[in-house]
Amino acid sequence: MTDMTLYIGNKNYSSWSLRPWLAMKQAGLSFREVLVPLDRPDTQKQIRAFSGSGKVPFLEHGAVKIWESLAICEYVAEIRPQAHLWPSDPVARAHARAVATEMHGGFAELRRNMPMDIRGRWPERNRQSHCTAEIERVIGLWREARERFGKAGANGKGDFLYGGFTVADAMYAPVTTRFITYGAKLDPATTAYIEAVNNLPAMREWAEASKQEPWELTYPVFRQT
Ligand SMILES: N[C@@H](CCC(=O)N[C@@H](CS)C(=O)NCC(=O)O)C(=O)O
Repeated sequence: MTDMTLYIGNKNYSSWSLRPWLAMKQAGLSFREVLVPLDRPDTQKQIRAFSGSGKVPFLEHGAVKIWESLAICEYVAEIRPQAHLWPSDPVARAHARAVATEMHGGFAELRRNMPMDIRGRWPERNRQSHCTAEIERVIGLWREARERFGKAGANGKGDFLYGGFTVADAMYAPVTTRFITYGAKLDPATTAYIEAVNNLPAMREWAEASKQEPWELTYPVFRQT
């Protein structure tokens, strides 16, 4: 019996929920999930019953209550040091933290124009041209992390940004699914990284569950076009 509960939104659409969920799975934690369907008349009432922020994800661990996806990932990294969710080298770790934080606070155009829809395949809705600079920035960050730290195995061997999986990978996991959903044309190194993330058993589990969900949301950006 676990004393950890992660409150999340729909697996198909809630990109912020995917991040800590994936970090927790990669850390080998056992936890209960409570899914609150988004964009329904009672969504806010349901979420505010456990979180004053009115948003998911939200983690309860006994008396500990944490909101904000990145803060939850940080907490997981601290209680599970053996999972190495941050590189041990201070330079690689600082880089990974900057990369993760930039995702948490930025890329508004990318998030607006290419919203997460894991089971969807919408090459015809490809709005890459509306957020070219941000996409180039993401790809550049991934390339720099892989070249400087990943290939040298800063966080152990692996195909992730710093070698072995880190919180930075968790933060960008929803971006990797967006590139798949919207059929983005990418270079081989970027494609290989996207495959590494999406081939994780936990990512497959999340994607499979997203296909079983009955809810269909239409993002405002697609109502305009
Ligand atoms: N900065 C927050 C963002 C969380 C967020 O925006 N969550 C969305 C779902 S992905 C939400 O809960 N929306 C509430 C609603 O739609 O009523 C985080 O990193 O956790």
